[in-house]
Amino acid sequence: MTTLFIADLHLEAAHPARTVLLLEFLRQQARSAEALYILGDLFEAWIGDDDDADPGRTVATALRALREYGVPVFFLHGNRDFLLGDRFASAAGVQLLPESVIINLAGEPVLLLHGDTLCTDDRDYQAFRAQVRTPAWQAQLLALPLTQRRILAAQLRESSRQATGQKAADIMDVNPTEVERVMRWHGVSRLIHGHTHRPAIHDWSLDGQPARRAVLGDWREDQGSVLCCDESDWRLEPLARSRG
Ligand code: LP5
Ligand code: MN
Repeated sequence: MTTLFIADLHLEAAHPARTVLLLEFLRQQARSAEALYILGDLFEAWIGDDDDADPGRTVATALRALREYGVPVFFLHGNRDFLLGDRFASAAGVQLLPESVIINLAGEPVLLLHGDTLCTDDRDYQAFRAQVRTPAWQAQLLALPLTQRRILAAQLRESSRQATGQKAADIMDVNPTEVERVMRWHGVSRLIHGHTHRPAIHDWSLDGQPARRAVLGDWREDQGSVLCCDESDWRLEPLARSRG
């Protein structure tokens, strides 16, 4: 059986084709999977589970249908949807995972992360992240009316666009020393994450042992990306919309 991993879909109402691609994937390929893991940034910006606008509502219904078909679905927060909570999870039938988790994949422990915590050279982002992940900040924000949260999210996106436009590309990639530190700390030789939008499977030697890091790809209007893992192999596959 194959376990599937996706991340960085960045679904939003302004780009409905991305959501259509996900709905097709959930109705087709995902149905024959052992489990589906969504490693963050499913949504472009999640401002609270009380926002029941699309694409959130449609996606929750489609995820629930997959769960009811018999495929367990897991969700780990990204930097765009860290406010996604229990209400959405229960509507969608997905299990929320902590920000780092080790799963057993074909008898091997594999560490799952969104990937943003590995970008330790991006100090401004790490400071921002530390602030927005505090329960106090989140409670304060979630208490605001939805209209105000929507404006705030747009302002944060704009600030982020300006900030990332001025950062060197390598600052926004993972720090290789941090990757190895985290893998050693968790005692794993395999890691799967997204966030950087640099899809690849990296094989190297860590302390004399074979190590592997799969980076999931982001989704665009006409193409998604999925990592398929079975007993023998890990494959990063593009995902296109079916014709007709
Ligand atoms: O997301 P992306 O790819 O642009 O860049 C990320 C990092 N940026 C972020 C910020 C998000 O994009 C903001 C959107 C969150 C929406 C959901 C939350 C809604 C909460 C509010 C409503 C309830 O994660 C970016 C990294 C990049 O990845 C690569 O790793 O570099 O980091 C930054 O850009 C952070 C900046 O360096 C520093 C912080 C700038 C914000 C300053 C706050 C200004 C306040 C203005 C609004 C009042
Ligand atoms: Mn991300």
